[in-house]
Order: sequence, then C-alpha cells, then structure tokens
Amino acid sequence: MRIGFFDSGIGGMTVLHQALKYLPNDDYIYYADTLHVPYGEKTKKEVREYIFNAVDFMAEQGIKALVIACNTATSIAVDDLRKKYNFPILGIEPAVKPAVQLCEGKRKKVLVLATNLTLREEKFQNLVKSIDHHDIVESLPLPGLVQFAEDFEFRDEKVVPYLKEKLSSFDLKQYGTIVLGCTHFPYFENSFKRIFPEEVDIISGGIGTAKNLKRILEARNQINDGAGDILFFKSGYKVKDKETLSIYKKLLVMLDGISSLTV
Ligand code: DGN
Repeated sequence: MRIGFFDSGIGGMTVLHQALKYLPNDDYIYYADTLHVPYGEKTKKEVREYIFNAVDFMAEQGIKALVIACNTATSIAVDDLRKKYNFPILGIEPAVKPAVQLCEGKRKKVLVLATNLTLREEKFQNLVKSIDHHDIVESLPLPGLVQFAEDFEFRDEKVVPYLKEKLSSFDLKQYGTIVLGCTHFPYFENSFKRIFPEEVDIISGGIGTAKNLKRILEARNQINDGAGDILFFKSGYKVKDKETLSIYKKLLVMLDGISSLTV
C-alpha cells in the first residue's frame, strides 16, 4: 500500500523528498489541494473542511499511513484526523525545541517563520510557552513565500527583496536559529542565506517527520513494498498532464541541492 502525503500545494514535497531518502522502497500518493491554496490566510473552519475532504479522498485510495506535510493543517486538524482514521497519521510542527536548544548559551534568539494561521493557533502558542523559558522565541508570518512557491518562482532576485522588506524592522544579527515553520519555505533556503548572517542555523521539521514515519512503519512491518513510485493528485484529480508531472519531478530534484537543513 502507498503512503499518503498531503499539503495545500507543493510545500509538502519538501517533506516527501526526505521520506524518499529514508523509505526509498515504498510507493507514495502526493495530494496537493491547489484549488484552495493558500490555507494560511483562510478561516480555521474553511481549512478544516478542505483537509477532511482531501483526507477522505486519500483514505478511499487506500493508504497505509498519512503525513500531513503542512504545518497549518497539522495545527488545525491532526488530533481530530487521528480520531477518525485507523492508519497512522503524522504531522509537522515548527521545530521550536531544537531551535531553542541550539540558541541556549549562544545568547541568541530564535525566529519562527510560518503562515499566519500556524502562528495564531493554540498548538503553536502552547508549544512556545512550554519551551521558551527565557523569552527568546519570536515569529513572523511570510505568506508571500507560499505564493512564490505555488508560482514556481524561486529566483533570488524576486524572493530576496520580499524577504528584505518583511524583515526590515528586525535586527538580524540577534538570531541564532531560524525555524522554517511552513513546508513551502525550504525551497527558499538560498534566499534566506543571502539575508541572514552566515552563522545562523536554518532548520525545518521535514527530516524528523521522515524518520518518525520510517520508525512507525518499521514497527508495523509495513515498509519496503514499493519502489519510490509517486502518484500526484490535485484537489481530487489525478495529475496526468506531462508538463505538471515533469515540474513536480524537477522540484524533487531541485530539493537535492538543499542540504543544510538539520532537524
Ligand atoms: N505548506 C503549508 C504549511 O506548512 O503551513 C501551508 C501553506 C499555505 O497553504 N499557506
């Protein structure tokens, strides 16, 4: 059976890319809810409905596990999804804990970058409260990066001015770690590197999620029944057109060049 990956758009491919490294002999379904992207600026109620529709669809295809490869969707729906379905469901959260650990002792701050919805959600607020005992965690929504990614616009000359503008009131030297708390953001690692001082660690949760996925499926004796085949779906339709499929495959190859994300 296949492993399901879900995101509002192409962000979840940054997590799928990690899973392919840890579980190369499995098959996958990647579902992008492109009809409703971006989730980050919509109401919680709307987004919950989109997520449940998408997961119902994936469950009908038959999956052995599901990765909610979207921080926004995880913060809104992962607990309720787990109540409804029998297969294991993994989510992704901003990697605040390792970021704080990396900064402790360095007298530096952590900057969490994500969508508006993720940052506003109780799940994130509680996570920060339980970890940030010295008040070093700050956050900033960057919705424009989701749009850039969905437009396949990754060029520094477009992205860097946007980041500069968003970060213009921040003293970038004070940060030791930036957390990419949206799965669309790892595509822009090079642009971040051009803005932040060289010694800043840039982390995201994709590798952690992929490792967890492997651990869970291994324990259930459910790995190695495929060959890295991926079926792509967009809001309920199988992607058949060759151009889109070739762009998706190129994105996965492009992610090979992004290696410094640690967690
Ligand atoms: N990729 C998603 C995330 O990790 O939060 C959200 C992108 C969006 O739909 N705004």
